[in-house]
Amino acid sequence: MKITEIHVYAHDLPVKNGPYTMANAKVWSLDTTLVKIVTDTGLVGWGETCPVGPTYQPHHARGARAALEEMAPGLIGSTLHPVALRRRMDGLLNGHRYAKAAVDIAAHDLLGKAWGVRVADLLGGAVTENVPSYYATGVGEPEEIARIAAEKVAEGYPRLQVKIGGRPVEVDIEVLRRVWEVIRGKGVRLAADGNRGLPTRDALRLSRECPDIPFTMEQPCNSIEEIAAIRGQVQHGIYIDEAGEDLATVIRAAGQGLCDGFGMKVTRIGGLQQMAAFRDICEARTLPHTCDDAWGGDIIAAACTHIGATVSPRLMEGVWLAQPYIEGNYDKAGVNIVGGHIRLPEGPGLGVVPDEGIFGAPVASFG
Ligand code: 0XW
Ligand code: MG
Repeated sequence: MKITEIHVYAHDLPVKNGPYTMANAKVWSLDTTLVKIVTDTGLVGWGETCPVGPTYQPHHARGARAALEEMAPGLIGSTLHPVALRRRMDGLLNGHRYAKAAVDIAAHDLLGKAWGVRVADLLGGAVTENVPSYYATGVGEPEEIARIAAEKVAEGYPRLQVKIGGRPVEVDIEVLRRVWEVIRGKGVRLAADGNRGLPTRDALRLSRECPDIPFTMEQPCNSIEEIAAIRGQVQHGIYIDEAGEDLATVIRAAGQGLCDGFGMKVTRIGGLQQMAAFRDICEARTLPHTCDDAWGGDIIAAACTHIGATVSPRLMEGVWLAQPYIEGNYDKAGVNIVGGHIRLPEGPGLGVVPDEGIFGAPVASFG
């Protein structure tokens, strides 16, 4: 099976009741990029990549499309084997893993369709058909975030992530106290995600003033160096998210004991093939982690759910989807969260068949 055509689409995903607020960003609508790969078998595969605005990571929507346009002519005629495809993409363009991920996801979709299996089975085998999710609040006032926390726990979410940072740390401490009051004793895990927004001074204070609340601190500070500086002084587990840029960084952080787990994004690490390697590194060091992406529609949602379904349950911190924050789906069924869990799409491949009409004409076509 060889690539004969590549089509790139741009599509807007407005945020329901926006904006979505994080320490370093407020977003009203996200610009997602879809990739359709056509093969000489007639089979078609889909990939997607959708940065959550231009400041969350060093990624942006038009950057993804420029990178895809740079690589696409050199990918015509290529086979779909994920490792060979990654090496071919690396031979065409340095870095830009978040764009390469869209091609990698489409390749997994195609291999699954060609072999009649689900992507989860290509990635090692599903351990569950009902994948746990988690709900991420925006940065907000204590009352409002506590109200959302109560609602989401009642819906059945096994984990909550509360966004903090970018404001006086006293407010963040109050938010965590109010949330803990409503979820305490309900068996729900809690993460406080600083999205790089806390000075080390505030991260230390947050941990010292909340010794009784068992949250993990996700990417509290900007860099691995800042996290390493506070690591020995905090009482809470620390997860790396945005700074976990690639497998080499994950190996360093895991090997040097710089964190207790990861928030991981499929597109940041370069796609499902790299994500499976990340999952196995984490398992080798007993490090819990998520399988998310920063944003995106049903293609990204399916990719995250398929890899999430293969993670050892004791290390699984959940698959976050943008679905509750966006209107509509790409196909009739879509990938949805019900009772805090996601039904694994049946496949073959990703198990999502988008209605192409939604995306309009391609912004670029090759082959
Ligand atoms: C909660 N998320 C998965 C969604 C937003 O893109 C931010 C992200 C995170 O954990 O940082
Ligand atoms: Mg995070």
